[in-house]
Amino acid sequence: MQVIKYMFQPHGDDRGQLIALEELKDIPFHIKRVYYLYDTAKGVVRGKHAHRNLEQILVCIHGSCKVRLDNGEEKKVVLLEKPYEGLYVAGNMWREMFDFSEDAVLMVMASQLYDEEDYIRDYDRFLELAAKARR
Ligand code: T46
Repeated sequence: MQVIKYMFQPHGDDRGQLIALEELKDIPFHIKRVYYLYDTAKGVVRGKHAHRNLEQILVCIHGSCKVRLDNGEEKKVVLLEKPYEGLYVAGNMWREMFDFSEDAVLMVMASQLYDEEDYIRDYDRFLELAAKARR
């Protein structure tokens, strides 16, 4: 499984750092939605679903968290702890976010508006669809 991480270019000077993200330039899709997770309770695992079509970039802009990616055949854990790195997650990937630091802010840029119909929340169904897509 290939993990795709984007390294964003900081515009740093003696005042500090600034990162600007533009659609189709720094982010490989039109950004239709941005949301972020914060104040995540200790020990919580979020996500536990895949999507049908959604593409997303996850950036832990403060603190740290881990993301488990599962394509139905292989699993990988990715640590996000830098505000200048973005993890690309395609729809067909089961994802779980866990090990949030107390101060973690996980920002997500998404290619589609929120649509509950796009979620695959049943793991066995996800495995079926992933196997079908590989055939
Ligand atoms: C994903 C991971 C990384 C909305 O109303 N609008 C939104 O855009 C989102 C994302 C959520 N919601 C509502 C739906 C639920 O009532 O917020 C509540 C929590 O959402 P959810 O349980 O889906 O959150 P996570 O952290 O499990 O998953 C989210 C995204 O839903 C998902 O697409 O890939 O973050």
